[in-house]
Amino acid sequence: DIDVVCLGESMVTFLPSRSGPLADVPSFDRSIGGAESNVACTLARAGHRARWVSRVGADGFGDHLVRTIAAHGVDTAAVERDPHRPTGIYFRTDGERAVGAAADEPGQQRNNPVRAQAERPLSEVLYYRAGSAASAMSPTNVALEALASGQVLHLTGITAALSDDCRALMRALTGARGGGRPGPLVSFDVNYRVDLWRTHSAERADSTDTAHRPHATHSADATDSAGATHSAHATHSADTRSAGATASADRTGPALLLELARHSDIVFVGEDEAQAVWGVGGGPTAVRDALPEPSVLVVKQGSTGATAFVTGEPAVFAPALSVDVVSPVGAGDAFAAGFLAGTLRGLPMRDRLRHGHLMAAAALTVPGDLAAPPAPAHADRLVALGAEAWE
Ligand code: KDG
Repeated sequence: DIDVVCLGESMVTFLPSRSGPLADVPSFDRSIGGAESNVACTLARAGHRARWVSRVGADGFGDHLVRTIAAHGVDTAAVERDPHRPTGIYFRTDGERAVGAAADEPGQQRNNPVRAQAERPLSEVLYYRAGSAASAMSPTNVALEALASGQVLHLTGITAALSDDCRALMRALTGARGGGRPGPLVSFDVNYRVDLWRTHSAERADSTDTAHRPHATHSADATDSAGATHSAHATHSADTRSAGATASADRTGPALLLELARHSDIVFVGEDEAQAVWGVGGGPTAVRDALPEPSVLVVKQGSTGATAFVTGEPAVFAPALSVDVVSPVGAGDAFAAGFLAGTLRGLPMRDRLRHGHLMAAAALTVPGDLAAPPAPAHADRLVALGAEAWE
């Protein structure tokens, strides 16, 4: 009786009490993050039955994650506790105003705003998740029957970046649909996180280090209103092991993400993300040409909108809502949740996309990952508005 099962790592998230570079942020507010649990929470808030499957540490952060996600109405019964590995956490900074502030400081890149932007990422994401409980997810320690218990199984490329065990699990879950066996539809959001792939490669190169060693990766989000793709990263890593691993990361991530996408039924990818991960430029049609297998492919085009391709049908484009963005993080997850909600209800493709845009708009206008979505009846009224409201 579950609609959507979401598998993936969630983390306790620390949001800065004020904007500025990390070194200047005096305190952080605790929140939660995790692309897949974001999808589950948004679906549950919108009235669907959602289950989150994951692993967390036997620690207070794990307690907090499970309680908070359950409080959104998500079934967390299949979440495992790992007594030996910690729950992952991450910190964010809000640098948008920091760029301006930096430019105002005497002697600080004042005369070169372009350089100032390049040197001070718009916002930073610092992960401390290497060796986490969730990174040990594997085909032998997650409840496979729980994963098969919904109509849809939602996965993302983030999980594939976490560890060899996670990659084995992702291959098993997407490949399991081969041979026409009945099972949930597999939904896959590419969610390319270049920093995670770099870190992973560094870990492989240094495989004797199995201890939990927090690492930090800094990312400048180039997120967009519907996509939240995190696709352009002016990154550096506080973990020096990452530096030499970039070339190998560049091979591993794209190839595996393509393989996983090809084996999925519903795929979400940003237009600029497809460019960043696979070098596919030329718009949504070019992305479809590169990825013809999934029966549904949704190409997110940032604040412009999104195009859905369904095998054997004409492409459908729906423009996004234009909103004042507070934080782009979580908008892509909200979009996926809205689209999946529309899919579960068998709505026409345009309305599935519009539900995605509505949920994304809600997430874009709050600082954290998660926003309360409009009540279902309200969402339906907004989705039914004429084209002029949606241009
Ligand atoms: O999509 C939002 C996520 O990026 C955020 O919650 C953290 O899951 C996360 C990740 O791995 O980046």
